Amino acid sequence: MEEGMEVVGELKQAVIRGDMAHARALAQQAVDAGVEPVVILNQALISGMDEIGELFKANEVYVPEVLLSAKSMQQAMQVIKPLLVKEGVKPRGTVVVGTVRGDLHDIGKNLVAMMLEGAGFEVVDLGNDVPPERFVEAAVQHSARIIGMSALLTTTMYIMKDTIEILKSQRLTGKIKTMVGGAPMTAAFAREIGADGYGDDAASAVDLAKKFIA
Ligand code: B1M
Repeated sequence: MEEGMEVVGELKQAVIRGDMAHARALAQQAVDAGVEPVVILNQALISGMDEIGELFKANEVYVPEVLLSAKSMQQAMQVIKPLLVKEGVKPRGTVVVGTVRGDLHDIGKNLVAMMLEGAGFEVVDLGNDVPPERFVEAAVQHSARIIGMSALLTTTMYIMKDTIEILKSQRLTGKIKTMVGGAPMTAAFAREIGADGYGDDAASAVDLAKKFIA
């Protein structure tokens, strides 16, 4: 088992380095050495993504490095996800994410989705150009606690308000929290449209999601 925990440490470093080539093999090695999948998830993958998130917030690494880390985490997840499902390990909660209607920018949204997965959330990614009612339908369908909307255009960011209005009209405010983000947005704008929170970057979006679920 000691050997297995060493591999867990190596896997965490592989995630931080964004070493996609080794992440999957190390995850398999840890499983073969008898490490519980939930330990691999928490102590290698989530912990590695937490560290890269902190480095990103501190501007010590940038988008390409975070994307590589997230992809390495996803490689390792392919090995442990079926085992987690078999053991009935529950995700932290479900988040529906998407880029709003009329907006095709999805790089930031993808990063947010990957970081959320890295933090142990189940993510339902609706893609881009998502109409307001689709966010709500998907959240209800998947029993999601959070809707995360991204917008990169000053012309599309106002559409987020429509989703929030639909939640209000269906008396879902509070049950389903909304978080918004994207380059043209500010915390003041998020408050103005009645969103529950604003994420300045992908790591802050994860912090916010954890706060909502807690
Ligand atoms: Co476009 N584009 N673009 N573009 N594009 C911008 C946004 C623009 C600022 C460029 C400029 O003029 N300087 C400008 C918008 C101006 C404005 O609205 N005021 C613009 C424009 C005008 C357009 C078109 C209209 C151009 C045209 O056709 N005339 C057109 C619109 C198409 C459409 O959407 N309908 C268009 C098209 C495109 C491409 C398709 C070519 C491409 C998108 C490819 C893709 O996404 N698959 C593109 C790109 C790449 C950009 C820039 C250069 C980069 C955006 C990006 O990916 N950044 C952008 C200029 C810029 O921002 N420097 C620009 C990297 C990404 C990681 O950052 O998305 O901000 P970002 O995400 C961050 C945070 O914002 C936050 O976390 C992320 C990580 O830190 N975040 C969240 C994002 N979503 C979040 C959600 C959260 C929380 C945090 O909670 C849910």
